[in-house]
Amino acid sequence: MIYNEQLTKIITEVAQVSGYLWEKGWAERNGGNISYNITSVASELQSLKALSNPMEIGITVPGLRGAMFLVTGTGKRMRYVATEPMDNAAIIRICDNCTHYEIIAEKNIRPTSEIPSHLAIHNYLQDRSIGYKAVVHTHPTELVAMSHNRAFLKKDVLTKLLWSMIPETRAFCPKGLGIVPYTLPGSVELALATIEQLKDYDVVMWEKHGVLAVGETLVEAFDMIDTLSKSAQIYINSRSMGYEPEGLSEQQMNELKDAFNL
Ligand code: 2HA
Ligand code: ZN
Repeated sequence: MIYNEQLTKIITEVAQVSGYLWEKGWAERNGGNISYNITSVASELQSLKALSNPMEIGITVPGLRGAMFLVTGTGKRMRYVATEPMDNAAIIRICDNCTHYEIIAEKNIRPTSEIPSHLAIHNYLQDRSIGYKAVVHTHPTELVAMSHNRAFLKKDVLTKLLWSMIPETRAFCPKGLGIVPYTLPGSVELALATIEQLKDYDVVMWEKHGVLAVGETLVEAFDMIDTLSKSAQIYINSRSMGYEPEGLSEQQMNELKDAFNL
């Protein structure tokens, strides 16, 4: 299928970021998933007939009637989304009842098992009108490892630790990292708990599973995870060398806050 220039750019961005996730080692087997709200850039696709029956979301998304999303497919590998995006992702449209969706392009590929979280989040983002279009979930090894330590799961303990590992994390992940206690992957409970955290954070840790990030673009969401992951690696490398890393001081962190208007 031929897509317009804006949508082609988004498909290319999804392919590129999927490649990054694989190269980072965050996307074993079919780990991770991506969705992109393309409603405002793909109105000509509204006329497409459904390729599938309406499928239940599991929650109601009243803000998304008729909205369209590019979504990676269930069981699909990020390493293949990178090279053949439209063989591993589909475009879906939310039905008028706001409880179901149908696949409209390009192939009849069923969306990710995390579709309840993705659509619940897009519904929430739509309500907030902040222009965020991209949602990505992935399994960054070091960050997930850190979520196995209960002491790190208290509110903002991990945020402060990761901020203090390198100035970039304080500057470019200014809201830090929200935490969702372990919840069954793909469940509505996970979706609802994630939305709660997105009120305060753009990146959320799913305990002992992975992270989910939202952004205006997919690259921005990816960059925040990458920055947090760098901090996690610095922390773990320091511990592996036998010491607790000193971390930036309170004063150095405050100075960054002022310098970057955070
Ligand atoms: O898409 O990562 O959380 C596979 C997953 C589920
Ligand atoms: Zn996952």
